[in-house]
Amino acid sequence: MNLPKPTETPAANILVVDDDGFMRMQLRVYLQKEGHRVELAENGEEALAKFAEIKPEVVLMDALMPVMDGFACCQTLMKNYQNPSPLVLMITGLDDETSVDRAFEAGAIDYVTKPIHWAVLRQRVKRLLYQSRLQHQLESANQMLERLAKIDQLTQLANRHQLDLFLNTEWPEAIREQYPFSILLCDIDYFKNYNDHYGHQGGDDCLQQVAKALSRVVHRPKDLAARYGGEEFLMALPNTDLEGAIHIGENIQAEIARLAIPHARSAIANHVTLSIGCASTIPCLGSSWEQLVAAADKYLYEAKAQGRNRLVS
Ligand code: GH3
Ligand code: MG
Ligand code: MG
Ligand code: MG
Repeated sequence: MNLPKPTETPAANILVVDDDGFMRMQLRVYLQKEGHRVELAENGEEALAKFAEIKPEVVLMDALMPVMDGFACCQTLMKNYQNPSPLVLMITGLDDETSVDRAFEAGAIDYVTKPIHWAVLRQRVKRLLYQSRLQHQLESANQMLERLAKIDQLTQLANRHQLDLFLNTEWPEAIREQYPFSILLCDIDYFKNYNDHYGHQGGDDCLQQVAKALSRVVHRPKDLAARYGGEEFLMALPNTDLEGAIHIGENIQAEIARLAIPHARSAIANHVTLSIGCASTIPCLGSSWEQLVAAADKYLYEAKAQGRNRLVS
């Protein structure tokens, strides 16, 4: 991650709001010298329109202005924009306690009094920009970590963690709504032989192709395709009855057959095949998704015992 150094002043879009034309000009000249891009507004109402247009990183806001004052404008900005909240720095001749309190209650992040001490203003703006960018980078890093923590790196399917989260929310929902819930457990046939023949990298490539095929078939927003184990995949299908699940299972097998990934060491075909266990239920109070997975696992075992490359439900 490339974090900005606190000593650097990042250039930013800054909105200056003041009814005093001379003050606006002074602020603009000063901020432009610092490398910032500056837009101007004469009152709160104009500031709202400008803000919507340019989404500035920082707003330098006067307090007393005709039409709409700085407090009201600040409050409206906070209401209209969140995550991140606008960074409003009040610059005002008012230095009484009530005004300071009003400004911060309206959502201002900082307060500078007039006459402006320019070095102080420069440092405050610099710190605001630094903190907001740091915050922004931490948030995107966090989002990336959260995403990574839920995805199987090899296949890009959901991992066990995401599957657990999914089932823990979807199962109670199915109990509440009394709709059917189905699970398909798919396992590649003779995959150990595949690895032995094509090497581990070849095995990984095969897993990726199978995973892609699964996500082509299982793509309803409510469904989840997950890597359950090494060469086992679990399809969680809320609001799908047995008939629907069997249909999806058959589509999966058709898609795998269409791929026709060569498998020289399969005992039953010359290409990669899947065995599928399919279990479905309308979950009742007190039941758990683990029971449904166990049922699917039992059917998968039967599919293997019956000769593989088939679906048992
Ligand atoms: P069956 O038809 O009964 O399912 O036989 P199988 O050989 O597929 O079953 P088994 O469970 O004995 O073997 C699974 C193999 O999957 C063993 C393991 O080396 C391989 N495997 C598990 N995870 C990975 C992986 O991430 N990459 C690769 N290349 N192979 C994996
Ligand atoms: Mg004023
Ligand atoms: Mg297996
Ligand atoms: Mg297997």
